[in-house]
Amino acid sequence: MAIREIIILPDKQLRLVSKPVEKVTAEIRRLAEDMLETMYDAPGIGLAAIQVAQPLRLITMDLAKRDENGETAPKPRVFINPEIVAKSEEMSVYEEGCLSIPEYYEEVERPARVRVRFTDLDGKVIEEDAEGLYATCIQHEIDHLNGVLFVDYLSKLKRDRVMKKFTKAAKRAGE
Ligand code: GNR
Ligand code: NI
Repeated sequence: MAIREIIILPDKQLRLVSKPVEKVTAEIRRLAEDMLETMYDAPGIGLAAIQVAQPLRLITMDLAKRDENGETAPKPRVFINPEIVAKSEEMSVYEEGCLSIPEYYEEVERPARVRVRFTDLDGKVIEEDAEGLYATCIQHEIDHLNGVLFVDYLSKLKRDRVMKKFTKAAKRAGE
């Protein structure tokens, strides 16, 4: 396994619409393993392939909670070609962050529950109901596959402010 570089704003690749995974090849398995390692290292609870510059509809996630000793029993999950097939009318608000927008957090309102259909690494099609952090995270990740970022849900003022901050930082780094 290897840790890959996570791309950050204002990298234009984050706006790409990712392509479906046609077949679960050895290369896809390796990408999924690398994404899990990259996600744990960051650390983050989810990662979309485009965040490591691969425009494929592939997501990793681990929502395992820390126990009282601060230990985690890892629950690595891989979602191939995930789709939201139903969503609740009820909405919920979570404070979101994104590894591609480091150290920026804002509240986002999304459907509280969604039904997600995806293929697993064995090529099996699975449907699950998601709520709570799982619902928020899967919607955040599927947005990445469509070139959408959580800042797109904020006011234009807030979005412009964060875009400008990261554009400036990139310019400074490049000088
Ligand atoms: O690590 C992450 N935490 C998080 C918190 C609230 C809502 C969504 C997320 S996903 C994020 C990692 C990431 O950027 N995934 O694309
Ligand atoms: Ni993200």
